[in-house]
Amino acid sequence: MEKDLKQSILYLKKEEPEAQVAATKILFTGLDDAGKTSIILALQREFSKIAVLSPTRGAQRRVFDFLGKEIAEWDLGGQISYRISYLKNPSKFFDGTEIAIYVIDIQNKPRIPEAISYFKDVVVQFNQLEIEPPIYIFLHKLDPALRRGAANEMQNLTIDLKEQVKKATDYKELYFYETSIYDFSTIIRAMSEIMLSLYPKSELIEKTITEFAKKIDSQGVVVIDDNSLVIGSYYKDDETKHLLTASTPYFLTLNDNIQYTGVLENKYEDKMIVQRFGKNFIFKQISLKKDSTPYYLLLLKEDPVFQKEDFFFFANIMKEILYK
Ligand SMILES: Nc1nc2c(ncn2[C@@H]2O[C@H](COP(=O)(O)OP(=O)(O)OP(=O)(O)O)[C@@H](O)[C@H]2O)c(=O)[nH]1
Ligand SMILES: [Mg+2]
Repeated sequence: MEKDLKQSILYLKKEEPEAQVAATKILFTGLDDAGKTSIILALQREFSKIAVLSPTRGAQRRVFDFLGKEIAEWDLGGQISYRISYLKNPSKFFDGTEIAIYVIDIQNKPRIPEAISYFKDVVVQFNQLEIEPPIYIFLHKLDPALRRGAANEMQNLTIDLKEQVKKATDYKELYFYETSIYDFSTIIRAMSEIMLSLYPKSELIEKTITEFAKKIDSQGVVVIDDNSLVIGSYYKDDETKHLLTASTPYFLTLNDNIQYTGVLENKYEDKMIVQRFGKNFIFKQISLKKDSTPYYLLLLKEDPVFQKEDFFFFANIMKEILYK
């Protein structure tokens, strides 16, 4: 009898790892100095770390939660010696990738052939491993100053680069984003779209946010997680969309700094109201799961009047969707 029990416990234990859902693997790769780690740190709003960044040594792995799903983010240091070791050991580094982000520094023209050559190497690895994750190419370091100062040149450069990348292989699932850490909203937008593609519940979240916006008579609502990822939004019109997208980084950073000073005693109860362009921007932190990272709401409203129950109701539906 005792033996039986022991055996079934052993059996159960053996089953455990299989029963666990493996984390979704997101791979950041590209040449050294492309900006991979900077992008990751920007999303964590660790801007002070970006200034003193050194090259990533080997593969750095971080696990975080996105809408209740476990994500394993792999940042593959891009120096040549590391690249060689990844290509020699593809099952360790490339296998299981569900989303690949390939970062290219568009400012470093002499290294573009090298960037494309390594991109080909990565695709070869995926083919050999028989996996077909979507690859998102970040045409990175397209800084606001360049966009303004050399608009035509930049446009030609990005068109040309996209062509070169597409021609390099016949990989099907290729998508392009133009990004810069000096325009944080480009990073938020790209990463939010990519992450939401993983998530079948996103339509439901979108609907809930739209209903909530209408109920409280708001022109626009954005819900952001602690990794700066937009999990859903509602915009009455393009102007609202532009205003909210452009202000999101500002409010996230402001909120981080205020918390850091420790002035807010009960951070979950408070909201921040800022008047700009004759409109009220309301920023509020909400908690959807105990002991879990917070979510943030940024909304635009003509009058800053609320019923407390409105937030409560909204948070409850979101909890149902995300964690039940
Ligand atoms: N101008 C500009 N510089 C950037 C941008 N993003 C990153 N950088 C700079 O590019 C340099 C390299 O950034 P990293 O994030 O360390 O590059 P990496 O791809 O992680 O490099 P490895 O770890 O060696 O693979 C740093 O000096 C960053 O400040 C950007 O959008 N614009
Ligand atoms: Mg790095």
